Amino acid sequence: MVSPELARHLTEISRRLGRQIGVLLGRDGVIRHVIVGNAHRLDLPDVGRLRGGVGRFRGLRLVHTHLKGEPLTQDDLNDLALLRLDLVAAIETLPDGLPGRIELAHLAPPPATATEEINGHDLAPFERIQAPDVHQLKFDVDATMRALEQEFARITSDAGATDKERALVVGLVPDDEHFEETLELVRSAGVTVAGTARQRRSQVHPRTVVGAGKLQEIVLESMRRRASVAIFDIDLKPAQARAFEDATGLKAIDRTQLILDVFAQRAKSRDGKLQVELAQLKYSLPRLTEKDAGLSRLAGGIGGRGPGETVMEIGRRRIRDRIASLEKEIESLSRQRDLRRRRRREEGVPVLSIIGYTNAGKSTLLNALTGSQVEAADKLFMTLDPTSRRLRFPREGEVVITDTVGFIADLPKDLIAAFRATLEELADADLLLHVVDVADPRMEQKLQAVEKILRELHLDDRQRLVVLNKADLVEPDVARAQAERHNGVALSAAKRQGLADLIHVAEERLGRERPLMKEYGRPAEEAAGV
Ligand SMILES: Nc1nc2c(ncn2[C@@H]2O[C@H](COP(=O)(O)OP(=O)(O)OP(=O)(O)O)[C@@H](O)[C@H]2O)c(=O)[nH]1
Ligand SMILES: [Mg+2]
Repeated sequence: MVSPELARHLTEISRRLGRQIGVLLGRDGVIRHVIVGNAHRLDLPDVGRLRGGVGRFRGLRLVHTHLKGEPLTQDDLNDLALLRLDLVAAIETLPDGLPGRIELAHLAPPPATATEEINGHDLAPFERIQAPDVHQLKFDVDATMRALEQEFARITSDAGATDKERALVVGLVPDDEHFEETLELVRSAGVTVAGTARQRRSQVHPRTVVGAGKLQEIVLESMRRRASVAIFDIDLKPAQARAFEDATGLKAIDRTQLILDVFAQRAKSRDGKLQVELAQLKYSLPRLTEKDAGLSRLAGGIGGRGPGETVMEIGRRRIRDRIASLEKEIESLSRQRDLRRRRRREEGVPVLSIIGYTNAGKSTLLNALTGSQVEAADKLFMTLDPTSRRLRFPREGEVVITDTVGFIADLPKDLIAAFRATLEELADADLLLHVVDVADPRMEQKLQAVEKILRELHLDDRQRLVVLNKADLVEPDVARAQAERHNGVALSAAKRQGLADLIHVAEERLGRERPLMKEYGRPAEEAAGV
């Protein structure tokens, strides 16, 4: 790990200067950097970032002196973790300048299974080895690092060698339910939750999102869990995300980006795809970095600065052009929809729009009412594109029912724009059927979150009927009480129970004398894209 000669050299100089002296050694034993610190610590030079180098080590080890033979400090371990050093070693500097005790630390091997539920903190993240002096230290750097790297590699292949991204989910909001929802979103995005890290204080570090200690923990967890991405349960400022990425080498994804990613995977219609792309571009514009623009950081310095700017500007201009053309196209699609809706209005067909928190059972309700086949699943944001079904009953008149994208708490403004098609539908609705999952312990909060979004969209003047869905999952009393409380209707869309009640109450609310539908669920005619 270190030759006795080098060790002695370091301690001698250290004693003379009264400062810590360190060297960064490559695996070949060649000195890459020499660092002179003060009496208590050293600051390592910028050794560049090791991006996405999951489970890989830098191939550099820090060997340095401690003037009083103090044990490895938190700073030492921080350097080890954040810089992904092979190991960090401290050599005691004896009063006569000779090397004394030696202590080293390296990352502990990863847990046995990569997917094991995370309580990683019961496992010590570091392995520490001590020896009374350099001569008595039995430690084979090469063999140890090879074994460690193999251990980490094995974890990936154990994970089923999927090409799924593995994420460390970082919770900064103390609320457990909020964190659960973030995990749900991550799974809905098709990303594997490799591990989690939470912070109990709801404090966000202004520069790096989390403080130094948490950064270290996150890097360690990500290495041990082979995660290459950190997903946050809050939104990050562009500079924060960048600082976090620089400090940890992990890709940082915030809540908006996560939701956008789910949207992108769900969008099926042309409309939906264009809107999601637009939202993504608008999101990425202020976050564009030189690296994304195809300029490596090595190209900086003399002669590098000018072109760097230019490449970025080209990137920005391309994005802006694309945004403009997307907006134009979306606008024209919106006019077409407007025409269709105007026809509908002229015909005097009442519109019922199904709204509600994501996964409440909106699509299931539409399917139950109209016998259609909108995809419903236990996933967040299964539905993105609004679907309208027109039901025609020769004697009783007709009604249009629209299924819409689900809402979610703290929906960022940029994302609301992505719902444009949905919003237009809602603006037309005569009655909003607000579906809630009556079996959800968070029902009340979700109901409020949806109401809040409606206010933001200036749709709170619309008539609403609360539909307490999934009544089959709770005691009848509970469902009944909730229905009373919210002046709504309890039913089970999946079991097709209580649908007649819903129709009945909806009719009342719309103030129609004649029933809207005589037989729900068996439409006389059904037309997509009404
Ligand atoms: N037990 C029970 N499950 C239901 C009921 N209605 C819907 N579900 C289930 O709830 C899950 C979500 O249903 P969806 O209809 O996809 O919900 P959604 O509100 O359209 O969700 P998004 O489109 O993702 O926002 C599915 O697994 C449904 O099978 C119900 O009445 N009872
Ligand atoms: Mg749906």
